[in-house]
Parts: sequence; structure tokens; C-alpha cells
Amino acid sequence: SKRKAPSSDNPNHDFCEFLIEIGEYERNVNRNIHKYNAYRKAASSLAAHPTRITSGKEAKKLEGVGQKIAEKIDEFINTGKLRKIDKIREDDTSNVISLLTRVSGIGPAKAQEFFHSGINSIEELEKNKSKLSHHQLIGLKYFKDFEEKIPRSEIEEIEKLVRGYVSSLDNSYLITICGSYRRGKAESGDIDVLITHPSFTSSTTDKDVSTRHLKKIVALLEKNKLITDTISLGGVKFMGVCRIKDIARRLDIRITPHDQYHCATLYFTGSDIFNKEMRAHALQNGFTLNEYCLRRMGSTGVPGEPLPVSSEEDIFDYINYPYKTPTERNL
Ligand code: DCP
Ligand code: MG
Ligand code: MN
Repeated sequence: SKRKAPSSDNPNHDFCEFLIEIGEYERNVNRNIHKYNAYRKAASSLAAHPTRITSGKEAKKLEGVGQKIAEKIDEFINTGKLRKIDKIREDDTSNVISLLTRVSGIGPAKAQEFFHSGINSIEELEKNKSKLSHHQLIGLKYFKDFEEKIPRSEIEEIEKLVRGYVSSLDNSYLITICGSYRRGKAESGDIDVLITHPSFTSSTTDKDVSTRHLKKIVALLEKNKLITDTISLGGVKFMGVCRIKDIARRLDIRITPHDQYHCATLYFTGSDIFNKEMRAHALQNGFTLNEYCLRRMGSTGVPGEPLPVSSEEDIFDYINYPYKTPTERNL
């Protein structure tokens, strides 16, 4: 989902906000995902720092903060503003691309393409519906709704409903709401539901097994008017829209093999920056970790067989990484 600056209770809130704004500019306009990640990493270090940073020099001691960001922090402390931010905000291309990428289904590349073909506002998108994909049409239809964060209490209600419906089909389904909700956030951008069933494992050769489970679940949630729109529905993943109140919400449902469930909950719980760090740690310790499995790296660089995993803790143990509860994964 589209992200916003981390919310306030952090003493370095303003630094984080400008770093994220520059990072999004790097991604959206310059299409530089490495710079985007670097700025977000620096912002996440600053957000995790318990006290107010008072100089660039002090900031540089934090992970992910280098000379260039340190200079920006000094400029901001000394002048109360940043020339780079002023320039970004004056740049029409940047403003239009930032606006267009707020529509679900429009990424930086598509936003640039639209911009160059003269589409530079939400009204222009409305006038050019024939140029939009099914996903983008839904993004446009719910543009206002999807900008609203989802309060935790609403996700709790949706969770109860999903559990009720899914277990009425078969009480062997295992369901975990992952994403920012599982990390304990008070508000989320979307709802990330992960489901497994013992009848479906990584050695299930019939691909239709997962598809059948997922389609049955989606059809039931549609029948009960919880799901209102489908963006896409594949063999393992549903992307769509649900609604219990007056605002439509983005809903993602994934179905995963039973033996890969813990690697999947770990991945879909995030945060994405936490995942990057944990994977880097795994590699340093001779393992390769992804959303499916954990494998030992052989001396030849070829990964071995997936290791048996019966909890998220197991994964941390194997790679010798101190266990973090979901709420401690908010990097
Ligand atoms: N994820 C990832 N890398 C990505 C995208 C996603 O590792 N590029 C993983 C980590 C995320 C999880 O998937 O936490 C869910 O993705 P979301 O985009 O839904 O992100 P969150 O749930 O963390 O935040 P939001 O409240 O914005 O939905
Ligand atoms: Mg989410
Ligand atoms: Mn999601």
C-alpha cells in the first residue's frame, strides 16, 4: 500500500518526514529504488532513536545515515528548511507523479507515462478511463477511501467476520492477519490475510488445490457482502476491496502451503525494512530466507533443502538472530 511518514511520538519526526519525502521523489521521479530504500532506512533508524538528534555528526552514528543525509540534517537544524525539499515541491513533474502514484495500481513508471501523455490530475484520469487497467479503475473509483487509514478496531471486526466465514467452510483453515496490524499498529493501510490448510503443502502437485481453496473463500466473502470488488484473483493470491462501514478498504488474501506457513507469516508481517535486514543477516550466517522457506547455503553457493520450521522462532534460531515479537519488527 502507499505509505506515509511515521506518526509523531518520535523526537526526530520532522527529519523522518523530509527523508521520506526525498526518498519518494527518488523513487517516483528519478526511478531510483536504491536511493528510495536508503532514505527509508535512514528514516527508520532516526525513528527508532529515543532522543532528539542535535547535529548531522550525531546522526551519522546511526545505521544507514551517511554524509549526505548528515548534511541535510545540519541544514534543516540551522535554517529550519531544506532547499532540496523546496525544489521538489516546486517541481510540477514531481507533484503530478506523486499525485498519480497515490492511485492504487499506478506505479512510478505508469505515472510518468500518463504524465507524458498529458494526464496530470485525477480529473484527467476520470476522462481517460479507456487508458486505465482494471486495477487502476478500482483505484480511481475508491481514490478517497483508500487514502484513509484503517483503525485497528475495524480490522478486528473484519478479522472476526473472516474467521467466522472461513471456519464455517472447514475448521482446519489456519488464518493470520499479518502486515502492520500484526505489528500492533493503531492504523493500517490495508488488510493482509494469510490462510493455510493442512491439505495443501509444498509437495501438493495439483496446483488447483490452492486455487480451489482461495476461490471458495473469496466467493463466500463476496456472497456475504464483505468483499465488494476483485482487483485480481490468481492461484495463491487475491487482491481486492472489502467493506463493513461507509469506507471501502483494500484487502489482500494469500493462501500458502501448510509447511511454508511460518516463513509466510514472517514475510507478510514485515516490515519490509525488517525483512531486508533479517534476510541480510541470514545470508551473513550462511542461510537464504524468503517467503517460502529457509535453506542453508552450501559452499558452492547452491542452497540446500528447505529446513523444517515449526514456528517463527525456529527461523530466528537457525540464523542466530535474537527473536523479535511482531511488535518489535516495526523498522
Ligand atoms: N512486503 C515486503 N516487501 C515489499 C512489500 C511487502 O517485504 N516490497 C511484506 C512486508 C509487509 C507485508 O509484505 O509488511 C505487507 O505489505 P503491505 O504493503 O500491506 O505493508 P504493511 O502491512 O506493512 O503496511 P500498511 O499498513 O501500509 O499496509
Ligand atoms: Mg498491509
Ligand atoms: Mn498488503
